Amino acid sequence: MTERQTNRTAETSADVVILGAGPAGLTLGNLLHAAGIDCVVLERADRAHVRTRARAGFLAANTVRILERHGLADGLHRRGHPHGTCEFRTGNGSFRLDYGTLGRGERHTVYPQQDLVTDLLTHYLDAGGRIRFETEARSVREVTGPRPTVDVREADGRPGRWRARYVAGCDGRHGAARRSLPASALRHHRDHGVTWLGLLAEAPPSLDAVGYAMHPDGFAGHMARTADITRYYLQYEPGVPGDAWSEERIWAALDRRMYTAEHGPLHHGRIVQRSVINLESDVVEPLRHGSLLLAGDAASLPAPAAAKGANLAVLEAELLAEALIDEFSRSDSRALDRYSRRCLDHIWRAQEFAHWMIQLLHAPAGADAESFFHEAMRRSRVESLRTSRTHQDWFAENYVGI
Ligand code: RFL
Repeated sequence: MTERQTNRTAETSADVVILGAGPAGLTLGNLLHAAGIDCVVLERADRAHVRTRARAGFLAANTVRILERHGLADGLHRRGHPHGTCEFRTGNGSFRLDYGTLGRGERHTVYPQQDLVTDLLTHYLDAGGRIRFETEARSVREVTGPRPTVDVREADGRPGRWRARYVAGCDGRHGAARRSLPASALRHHRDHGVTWLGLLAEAPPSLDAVGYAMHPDGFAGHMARTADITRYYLQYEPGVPGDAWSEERIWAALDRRMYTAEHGPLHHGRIVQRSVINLESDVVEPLRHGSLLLAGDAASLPAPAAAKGANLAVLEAELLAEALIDEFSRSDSRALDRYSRRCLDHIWRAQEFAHWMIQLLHAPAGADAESFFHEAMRRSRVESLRTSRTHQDWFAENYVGI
């Protein structure tokens, strides 16, 4: 690493500059650092924010295998728990799928994303990895040349500059990597026209399964996080602020939509986090632009209906680390050349399944003939999932697979 001052702008360098300390950036940082590659993570937020930001919770079996392979799975083995059942509730009754015994027989591990990120960060720092908190990347320049540059705002507010051989854009959907893409980059975007109110409740889970409820008032979802915290989702009117509903109204809607009159009450508790989530999907293609490489949400955002985002982030980080290690240790750039194509195969598979889930869980909005047709198809799809073992195997393979 070198540090020097040029006209009051501090210039620093690393072989790989990683933007963002989420699951993608920290997995990549750990793998590169363990391989002896000079890297640094630049993170806009402060350390406390990174360690406490609650988002995902369902980790796929392949994600656990990747983390195990690199000695990063101790925390999730100690505090996570396996999960392999989901329950669909409808006006025509309910059914359960033990997806852990279907398809490839794989289960999720429920482990809050903030705990995974904390583990990755602790491991990285304990191993001597470099990270700069409160350092915001503003733009990535010269990505087609041999020394790309990242312009940053340092923690003290002053401008800074990092030079690298490669920049890994792991800074999410609204980060600097995406803003710095050349005009030739393709951006595929889909707005699914559905909005959720995402909630974290200080209440124990009410089911020993992921709950998906399809009610005439709209979708409601239940997902365990820890023994005391449960995530709920409510289909929500687009454009309505997240704080518009009182806690009483939220619980009344959850009780009604989860058919608690038939299935027994939900454990209520204080709502400790709420966010409005517009179900959107997008993909940037390709994931490599010269020496700028995208991973995680910066590369693609699968709508959260299928719990794929953090899982893709970890997979892409491993593929990117392997490619960069080949490049630095053997001057072999073939894996880097293949990186985008390999990731896109997984990304589009996840996108297709998330799209399928969205269509399964949400009734069409209108009351016209077209909507009636779609609703009839949706009911038939649910019935097929209830009765067809082949359909259930397909569901399980895609639901937990990545
Ligand atoms: P992250 O986690 O957003 O981390 C990006 C990091 O980059 C920082 N950053 C910058 N740093 C420097 N300079 C800049 N200009 C920067 N701009 C941003 C940010 O502060 C942040 O620290 O992206 P990453 O690593 O790609 O990971 C993606 C996952 O976080 C995301 O896909 C998942 O949370 C999606 N998701 C789920 N995925 C699953 O696999 N399983 C789940 O169960 C699951 N549940 C969910 C979810 C997403 C949700 N939200 C966000 C709608 C549940 C919810 C509610």
